[in-house]
Amino acid sequence: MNDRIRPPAEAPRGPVDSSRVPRYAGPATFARLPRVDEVARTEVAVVGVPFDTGVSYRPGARFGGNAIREASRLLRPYNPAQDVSPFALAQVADAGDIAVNPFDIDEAVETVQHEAGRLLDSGARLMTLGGDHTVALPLLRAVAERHGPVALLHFDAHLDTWDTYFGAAYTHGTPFRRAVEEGILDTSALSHVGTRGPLYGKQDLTDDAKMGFGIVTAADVMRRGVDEVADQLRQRIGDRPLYVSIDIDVLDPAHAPGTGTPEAGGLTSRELLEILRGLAGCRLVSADLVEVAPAYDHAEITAVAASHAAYELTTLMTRRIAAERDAD
Ligand SMILES: [Mn+2]
Repeated sequence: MNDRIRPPAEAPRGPVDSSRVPRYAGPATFARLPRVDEVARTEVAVVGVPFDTGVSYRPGARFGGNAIREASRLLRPYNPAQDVSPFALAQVADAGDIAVNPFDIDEAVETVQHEAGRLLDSGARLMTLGGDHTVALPLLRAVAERHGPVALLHFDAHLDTWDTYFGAAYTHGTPFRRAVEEGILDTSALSHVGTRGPLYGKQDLTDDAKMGFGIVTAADVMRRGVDEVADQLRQRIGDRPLYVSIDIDVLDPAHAPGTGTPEAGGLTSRELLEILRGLAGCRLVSADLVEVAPAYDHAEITAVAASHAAYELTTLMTRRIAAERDAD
């Protein structure tokens, strides 16, 4: 089926040819793709947000984006699991980092919303590399301004629908409560996947359910299996515009030690990648991958897992772009 996907009129510029320049040489753009200023038009922009002022425990996710880029040197141009060459279907390019204020969370949130909006207005979908989870709120605002309220698929050990920490409304544990309050999410299609670990109280779950979230726990993934979970998620999402937000702590600490608030009993990287592949066909309008904190990583375990998750998300986006082009 994928053989019939028509390539764009002008071939996108792909990654650096690794048979000519070794993978470990040269600048680490995501997947060794060109920068946005090296291409005429970007359809998927990979953009970093080096910000971790919103964390409640271990800091360090400000270094996550560049750790993921380094680990992404090993990504290759053909994706056999989805049977496509994602970077040939649409122009993917690295947009560098959004420069945000590390001392003022309110200003940082405004900057991310503004800069993300500029990229979206240029016609690009966003594959954002965090940064801590605070950044999901301004990204969702920017996306909802252009698409209306979006379906949300949120991979995370935690709910991230808490109200405040130490009186602060914008933190890495609160973005999705703010987003529901602001009316920028389609509350008929909100899901957490990979939830686990102790909570402050049962009320956390009651509040979360009232906001409209459905929960697929990490144990549910194990018991039901990835295909059934992906089918259920796809049915819930339908053809709504979809935003996917992945907190790398959705993975077990064995698969992602380099993160700020680890919880035992998480998904394997294989389970996460398979669920993402199972979302093929969804109208994925943008995505983020956050909370990679390389100072706690070992042998790039976390950054490699994150780079592969971003690769699958990018593939979903370029496939959808190609499908929409074919439908025109
Ligand atoms: Mn989170």
